[in-house]
Amino acid sequence: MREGTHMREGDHMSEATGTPRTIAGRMDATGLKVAIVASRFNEFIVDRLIGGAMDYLRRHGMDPGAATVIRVPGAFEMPLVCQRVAASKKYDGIVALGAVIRGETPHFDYVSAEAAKGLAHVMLATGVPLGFGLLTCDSLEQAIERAGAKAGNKGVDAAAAMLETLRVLEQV
Ligand code: INI
Repeated sequence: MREGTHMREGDHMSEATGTPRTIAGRMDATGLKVAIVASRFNEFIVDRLIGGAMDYLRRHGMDPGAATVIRVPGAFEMPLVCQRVAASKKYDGIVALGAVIRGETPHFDYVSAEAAKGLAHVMLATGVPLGFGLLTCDSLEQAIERAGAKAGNKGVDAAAAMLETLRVLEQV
């Protein structure tokens, strides 16, 4: 607990040690069923995000056969399909993967904003943990950097975030 903060009734503290009870996600994907909802738009980039997410989940215990990859046309369609997937109750979690790359027109802003808002809404409305792996980049180069090159792989990050959130939700 930070200095200057005070305990209130209902706060969880271990009486024996005076240290806070901590809830943290166990990073174990054993036995999970995961849907990866991925856009076909900018497929070259998105395929690398799928590879990163699958590799992460497999290394953390998931049977690769327990994952389903669902392709959608573009980022704009991702919220609807994720909503249907979440409502089906067939999956423990969803990893949403796509790439929106800025062009000459404001199209980028509409697609990326609606996709991000829609995906957040799906997670809150359904309670199914969703890893947000939608790249929003100014250039193809930036997208490549985030799809397995020098800035890491956003598919890995999205899978890890979904797994951690799922394991936290089991405990709260
Ligand atoms: N969809 C993307 O996933 N990424 C993009 O960069 C993109 N751009 O730039 O246009 C994009 N557009 C398609 C959009 O998501 C819809 O599929 C389309 O408008 C049909 O509804």
